Amino acid sequence: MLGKKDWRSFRLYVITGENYHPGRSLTDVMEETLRGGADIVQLRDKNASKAGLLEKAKQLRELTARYGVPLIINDHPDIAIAVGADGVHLGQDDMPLAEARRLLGPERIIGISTHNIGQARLAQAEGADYIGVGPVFPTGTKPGRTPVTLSYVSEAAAEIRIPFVAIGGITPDNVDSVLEAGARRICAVSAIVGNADPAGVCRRLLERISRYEAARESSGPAKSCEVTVNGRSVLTDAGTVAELVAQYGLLDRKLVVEWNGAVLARHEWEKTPLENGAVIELVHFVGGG
Ligand code: TZP
Ligand code: MG
Repeated sequence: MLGKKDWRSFRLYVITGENYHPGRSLTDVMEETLRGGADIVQLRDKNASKAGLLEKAKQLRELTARYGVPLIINDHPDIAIAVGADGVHLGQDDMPLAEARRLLGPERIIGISTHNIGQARLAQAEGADYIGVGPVFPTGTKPGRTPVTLSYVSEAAAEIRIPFVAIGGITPDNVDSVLEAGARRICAVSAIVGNADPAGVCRRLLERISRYEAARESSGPAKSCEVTVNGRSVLTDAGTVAELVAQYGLLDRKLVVEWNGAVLARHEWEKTPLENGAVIELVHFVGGG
């Protein structure tokens, strides 16, 4: 595991899709995405046997570790644990989040697919580390799924405090509309791994993401604030301690917050604005006894 600390700053999430690159190996194509700047990778393979999946997971663990990029395993917490992956991604009908958390512990990343704002709220409240928002557009990777459209992207951007990644039918040609709707993180399968030049597509997507990021930063007052959380320097757009705790997906957990060396009562979290240079400790209790 690479550790859960800085992964939240990811911008381009790439999911494997071996059916899109016949004749090219999984590791070759995924290495190209890493060269192109993919900063989080998911192994997703609905057809492989468990043994086959384990083998692919081992290969991708070795590859992503070389690039310092987190590896997420779709559907299979046991494989994530076996290969030392950074987390799992679960759909609405997969293992419940609480059960996955029990297996994986507090450090591993758990992502949940969501298709409406109600599911997003629930995933956030239950302690998901990030959510997928999609499919935004119709996609051959999940044929027959009703697109959630850009309006759900906007809703998530307005309300959800944990990282969300827009997914489904996103390409360099339509990514601007998704960024315009408020997404800061983009995920794609076919547009990237199905292209003869996966690194080039990644660069194009990242260039668009950066352009929107820069436009956001230059418009209006800078909202981000630099604080130290559990010994690490973190740039956050949270306005209050409560928002910061929510961004870590810990609002509903047993948690003590220390603010510049003193315990901050829970009812103060909403009222305490974050300020540059603040030192925050999030002490999170797991289990009982
Ligand atoms: N979850 C929601 S849409 C989707 C998944 C896995 C598929 C995305 O694939 P593509 O090829 O980028 O549309
Ligand atoms: Mg699943």
